[in-house]
Amino acid sequence: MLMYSFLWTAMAEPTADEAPKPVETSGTLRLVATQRPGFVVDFEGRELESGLVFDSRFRTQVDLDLSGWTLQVGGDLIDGQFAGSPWNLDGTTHNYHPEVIGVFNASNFNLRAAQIKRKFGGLAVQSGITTSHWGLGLIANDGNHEQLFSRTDYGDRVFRTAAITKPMDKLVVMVGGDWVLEDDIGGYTDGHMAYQGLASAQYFANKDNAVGFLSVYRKQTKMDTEKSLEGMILDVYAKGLQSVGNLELYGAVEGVYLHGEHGQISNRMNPDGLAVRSYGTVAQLEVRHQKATMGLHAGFASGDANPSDDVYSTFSIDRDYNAGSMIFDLHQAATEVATYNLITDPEHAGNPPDGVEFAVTEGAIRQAMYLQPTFTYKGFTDWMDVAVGSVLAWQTVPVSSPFISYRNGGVAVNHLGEVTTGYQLGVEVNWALMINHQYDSGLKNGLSIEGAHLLPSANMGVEDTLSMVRVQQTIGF
Ligand SMILES: [Ca+2]
Ligand SMILES: [Ca+2]
Ligand SMILES: [Ca+2]
Repeated sequence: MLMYSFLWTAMAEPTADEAPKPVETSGTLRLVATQRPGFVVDFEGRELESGLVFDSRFRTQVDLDLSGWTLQVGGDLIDGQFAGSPWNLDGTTHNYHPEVIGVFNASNFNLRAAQIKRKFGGLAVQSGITTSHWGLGLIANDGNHEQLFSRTDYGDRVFRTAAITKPMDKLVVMVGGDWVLEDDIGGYTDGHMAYQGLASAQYFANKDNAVGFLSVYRKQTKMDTEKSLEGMILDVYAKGLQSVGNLELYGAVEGVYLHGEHGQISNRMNPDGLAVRSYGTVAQLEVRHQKATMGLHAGFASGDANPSDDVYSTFSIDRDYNAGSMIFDLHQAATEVATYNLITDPEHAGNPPDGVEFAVTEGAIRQAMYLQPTFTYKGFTDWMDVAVGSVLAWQTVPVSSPFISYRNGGVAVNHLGEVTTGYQLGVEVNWALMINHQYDSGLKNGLSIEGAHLLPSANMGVEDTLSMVRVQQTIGF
């Protein structure tokens, strides 16, 4: 890891103050084998077939110090599935492309850094392509923050020009502008021209105790339709760590509110677009002991129970901020693609509704809430952790597939066309065995075996428990 001054933390993680070396390289190879379950994904009975699939990613970065300027270049190579049985669902709407085997296309390479940075006294400036991360990662997430029982596959990528300064001790202020290359709201790689202006202030009592406020103004135009969205993102986070005897208590919370006009989503009564009023929040509590950690994470993303009024109130937590790996990242992700395929099929709808592509979120936690208790035990040996946990998930509006329910005359039905009741999604049970070793050379080796089991509610349209097993190997330097 490269260490710059605290000044670089305006949209990033705190790092220690150290003089940079002239050249630093880092990289991590991740290889994953996943055995996924099969299940029905639409009301015509199509099924995501079960199968074993292998994927890879080599994330690397080079940092050069050139007489006071720092040049950073990095990205992901061979990022995708390289063997096994891919998803048998049509379409290219899911940005990870689980329906493809092959890692040597342009889409399997993602530039994550190509920027210069410099400090001029108390002012730091940066310009170029970089990843964006803020707070806990609720809305701006660089896809480089590992979480228990899940994987991160994306990351918000922007061309950013920004200035960062400390007007007083412990207060870090940033102003900047982005051209969005890729993120989960829509960037250049998804056919949008999206610009945002940012201003943030963060108070760091120290590395572990901080509060921050971010405001973003965003304007985004879809290149083919020239329809726009514009609005404000207001976000606040706080985190704290406190020692009590031989325990550490950790707590963190982040909340965001979106306020704007969305011309890319419309309905029959409001053909010019909808007002956006949506919000989300996540919280993390952990009790940490040398030998074990108990955690309780929770999240809430506002929903929209009325698809025909003039307000769009659905919120999606960033697709790289996860709770488990089955309910959202597999089941919801596959049904999103299947629903998209059905309603854009000319046989079903002459004219698919505006903004239908926004319903494909790569399994983001969207108009849903969850509780995730976890327990991690480190007491067997210093190179092995074992963990168990659960995700209890609900929708924040009654479970209903808006497009399918519309076809059913407004009766709430799920993606299979089955009548639903209430808010419940299901319960996911997770376990993991994680082995880590660092060699004297600095090489880091990680191996994990994880299982996830989904106990669905009747609303999910799945009869049986679904089980997934994943083996992951990482090699880092
Ligand atoms: Ca994002
Ligand atoms: Ca609405
Ligand atoms: Ca995810």
